[in-house]
Amino acid sequence: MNTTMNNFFNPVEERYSADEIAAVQQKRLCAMVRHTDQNNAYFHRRYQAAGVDSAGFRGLDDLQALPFMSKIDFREQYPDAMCCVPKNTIAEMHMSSGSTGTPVVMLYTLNDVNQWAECMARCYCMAGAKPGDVVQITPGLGLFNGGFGCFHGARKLGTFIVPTGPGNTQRQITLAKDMKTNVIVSVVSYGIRIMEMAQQMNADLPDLKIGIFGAETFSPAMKERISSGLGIEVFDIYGMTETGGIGTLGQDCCAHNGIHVWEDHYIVEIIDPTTKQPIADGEMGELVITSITREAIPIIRFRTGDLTRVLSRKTCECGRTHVRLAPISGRVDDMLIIKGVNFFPSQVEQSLMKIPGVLPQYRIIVNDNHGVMEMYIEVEAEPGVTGHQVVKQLREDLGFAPDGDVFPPGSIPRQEGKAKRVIYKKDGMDI
Ligand code: DLL
Repeated sequence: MNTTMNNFFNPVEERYSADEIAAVQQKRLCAMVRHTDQNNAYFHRRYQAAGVDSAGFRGLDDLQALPFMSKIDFREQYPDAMCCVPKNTIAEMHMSSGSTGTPVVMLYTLNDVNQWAECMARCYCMAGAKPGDVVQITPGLGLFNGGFGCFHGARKLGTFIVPTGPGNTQRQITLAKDMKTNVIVSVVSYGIRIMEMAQQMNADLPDLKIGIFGAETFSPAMKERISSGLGIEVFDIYGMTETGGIGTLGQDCCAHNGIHVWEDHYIVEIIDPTTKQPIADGEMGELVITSITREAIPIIRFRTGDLTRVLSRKTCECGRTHVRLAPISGRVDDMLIIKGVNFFPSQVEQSLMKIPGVLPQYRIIVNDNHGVMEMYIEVEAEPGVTGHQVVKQLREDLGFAPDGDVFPPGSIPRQEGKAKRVIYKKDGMDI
């Protein structure tokens, strides 16, 4: 489609030269290390333990001397022991619950909210949105960062906001039609739900042109399904609670050749998750992020757990100069090993979506059968598609044949938030 090749929210910073990016990172990183060291006991302790003296810190050359952080730090310092600003300057909070107990809390000063809005406004523009467009926000407007990030960015860009949040999918479609929604933002699996409902209702949405989806891995084949199902251009937006939320880490542009990370706000490293050593551009590894413009809770060498690789550092055909990452292929701890084959759930999705008549609702059941890992695939399909076809395609793509079967449309339970695609069992029992 390639509608808007050069739609910048911030044409200067989005096109900084490599030298300008390095200079701004250098200055901001030094300031951030001093800020965290001087204003927070947790950061100070960690720097001391690592032998880092913030007064003598030299910037990018010393980056690798800084200790790593992870979600564990957020949980241990719950709720606000990582906060680096006076309590009365906090303007907002968001939180992700995750799977294990203590939530991750992110606090924002007004400057942090503005930084988020700037990143999100850049993402909207990068997808071709403009002031006056109608933006329908389907991620929850609550503790989850998705809805508010969409809101702050849309307000900054100057669009008409339709803040539906998730749920009541039939009404979403009616509103999209009646309000002439141009841009819809959604968690991937809810985007699929919207597409299914629009098809069921036989809805015509001629104004809807742009779909911005994220929060979950989605295969190129799924992107294609959503794009053709809704007749829209699909963009892959990235971010997480710890970086400040949706859009903070960027999005792909109309060239659809990788996620541009806003390098004037975040420093990107890719490491080998086992050795923790940096790895070369092009090699798959764990993404490590340092935020250099956030005040309340900055992150310094935060191990995201997400796996990706640097696709390119060259200027993109869209004109942006910021580094491009491959779409997230999974989390470090999501990799499945079945019958000696290592793969990610997104590869199963890519394989399933190749089969004509297979629908985008599926589950991967992984059973530890007395120490032997087995996989069973459940996928919805139109009449005529057989389980045999599914197993054959998976065998071709993954190199082994898991069990699997097809089910009629509507059989697999839908979720409003992020979908739980992989169900783990032990000896056939839920765990
Ligand atoms: O999911 C932020 C977000 C909301 C992004 C809506 C995009 C759209 P968390 O709940 O903290 O925040 O989850 C962050 O979700 O570490 C990734 O594992 C995953 N994730 C986020 N975006 C993508 C994406 C939001 N585009 C975690 N592709 C991250 C793949 C993604 N995974």
